[in-house]
Order: sequence, then structure tokens, then C-alpha cells
Amino acid sequence: MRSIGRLALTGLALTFLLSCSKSETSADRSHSIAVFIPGVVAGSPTYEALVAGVQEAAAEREEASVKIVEGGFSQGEWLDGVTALAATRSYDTVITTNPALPEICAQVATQFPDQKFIVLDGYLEGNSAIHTLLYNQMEQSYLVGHMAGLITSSELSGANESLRVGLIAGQEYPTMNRVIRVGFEMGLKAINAEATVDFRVVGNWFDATRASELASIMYDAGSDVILAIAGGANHGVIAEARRRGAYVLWFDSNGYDEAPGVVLGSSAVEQQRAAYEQTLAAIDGNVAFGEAEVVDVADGYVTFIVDDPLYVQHVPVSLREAQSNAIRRITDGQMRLVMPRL
Ligand code: RBF
Repeated sequence: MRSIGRLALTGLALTFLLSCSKSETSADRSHSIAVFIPGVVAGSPTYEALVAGVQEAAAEREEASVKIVEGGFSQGEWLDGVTALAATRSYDTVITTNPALPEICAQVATQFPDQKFIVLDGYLEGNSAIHTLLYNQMEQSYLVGHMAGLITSSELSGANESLRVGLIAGQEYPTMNRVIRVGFEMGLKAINAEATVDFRVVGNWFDATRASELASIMYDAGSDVILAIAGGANHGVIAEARRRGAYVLWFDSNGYDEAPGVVLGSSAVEQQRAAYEQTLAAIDGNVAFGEAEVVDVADGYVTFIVDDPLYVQHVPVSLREAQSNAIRRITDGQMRLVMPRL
């Protein structure tokens, strides 16, 4: 009896010890992350990069786990989607992206004050639950507009006499109307003040057929190059450009491979790197919640890609030199393009 009792006691103690050591290695130090995608991952450059960056960081930390949640294209459901994540109380950090998300996270934070959020491609200052990182899209869109100006004024086989260029957006939102359109036009007019922008909206971020129809109308109306910022619908713009030997400009990720010789310019934001760095900071407890960062060309988080072999191959050297000069003017501070407060 006594020996059985001792055995039972030893067993109990062992269980206790085991559970303590378990809690030290996984419960206390674990860090669980939810990635909320406002849309779907596939086809949207900044969403694909966010997922890749978070996963890359989590792979480097044993204690980290990641769950990816796609919020879908019904924007009215995103608040419920983020609320549902916070309500589980199982995620140390919710990471998301796009200019509409800071407000949504702030609303959820009033209900779940312990939930922490990191929002990329968005801006909100002074909320102790939220850290945001915004790219200077005034610089980004200026550089793409500058390239559009060079292309439309060029002797390239797909360029015409008219000084018209296009911009196709998934939808209208403050960053699109007050930053991207403005910067794009400014860059374009730096090449030729007479040049104009034909701006059209798909109405969602997935309808490639509709984007193709819009592109067709715009190319017919004199645009020789179109900047595509419409997520999965971008492929419709490329298909139409390819069909008629016209050009496309890409935003947010390296797009040259999407259609060599058709995509003649590509800006990028270092969203994968930012997601990687922010995720490591979250796991290690180093995020400055309450702060809103803005990163730009000089920081290396906003780029216009000039070292891709497809750019070098398909864009004449005189255009590339002019474009590199514009990048240099921004990097060395000669040309200052500040993000407006929206
Ligand atoms: N960009 C995408 O590539 N795919 C999307 O599904 C998408 N949805 C968006 C929804 C809203 C409400 C807003 C404000 C922006 C969205 N964007 C989307 C745009 C994206 O956040 C970013 O502004 C652009 O990619 C330009 O950098």
C-alpha cells in the first residue's frame, strides 16, 4: 500500500513538474499570430507579401504559430472577421494590411483592449493597441507616373502620338484619390505638362474580365500605357495590353515577369521585409504600439525596380537613365514628396 501510495505521489509530482516545464517552454513563451487578409491572398501583391513575410519570421522562432484568415471581398464583413479573431483571445498579435484596417482594428480594440494589432499599408497614430507602417505612396506613384511619361513620349513601337496614359484601380478610396492619383499625375507631368491621365475603376479587386474591357476602352481612347492597381483583376489589363502590343506599369511588387516586354516599369514596396521584421518584433516583444511609421524611397522600403534584366532588355537606355535620375532626385532629397494626412 505504502509503496503504491509513494508511486502515486511520485506520479503526481512528475505530472506537475512536466506540466510546469511544458508551460515554460510553450505556454509562457509561445506567440500566436493571426494574419487577417482583407480580401483573398492570391493575385494581390501586398497580401501575398504579407503572408510570405510573416511565415518567414515564424519559421525562425520555435515558439511562434501562424494562422492565415482570408476576410473575403465583402468589406462589410471585415469588422466581424477581425472581431471574431480577437474574441477567441487566442492570438497575441493580429497582423493585417491595407488603409481601411487601422480604423477597423481600433473599433475592435475598444471591445478587446488586450488584443494587439500590427497594420501594414495603413496609418493610425496614438492607439496603444495598434502599430502601423505606411509606405510613402506619393513617392511610389510619382516614380511610376514619371515612367508613364517617358513611355508615352517615346518612340517605342507600342507608343502612340497621344500623350494620354491610364490608371485602373480596384476601387476609389482616400489613398487612391488623394495620394496615388496625385503622385502619378505629378510624375507624368514632370515629363510633359500636356500629358493627361485616364482614370477608371473596376469596382472590385478580382474581376479580370471587367479590367480587360476597361483597358480595351482606354487603349482605344489613346492610352499606350496603363498602371494597374486592381489586385487579381490586374491580369485582365495585362491580357489586353499583350493582345494589342501596348504597355502596363505594375505597383507594389516586381511585375516584370508577369509579361516580359509588356510590363515596362514596376515599383515595389518591401512589404515582405516589413512583415518579416514586424513579426519578429512582435514575437520578441519589441513593437512600439501607439506609433505610426512612414517608410520611403530613401529608407529602401519603396523602390522602382531598375536592375531587373527584363527592364534592362525592354526599356531603351535613354529612358532608363531619365528614370534613374528621377529616383536619385528623391533619394538625395532634391525632390520632396510628402504623404498628406488623410
Ligand atoms: N489591393 C489589392 O491588391 N487587393 C485587394 O483585394 C485590395 N483591397 C482593398 C480594399 C480596400 C478597402 C482598400 C482601401 C484597399 C485595397 N487594396 C487592395 C489596395 C491596397 O491596400 C493598396 O492601397 C494598393 O495595393 C496600392 O498600394
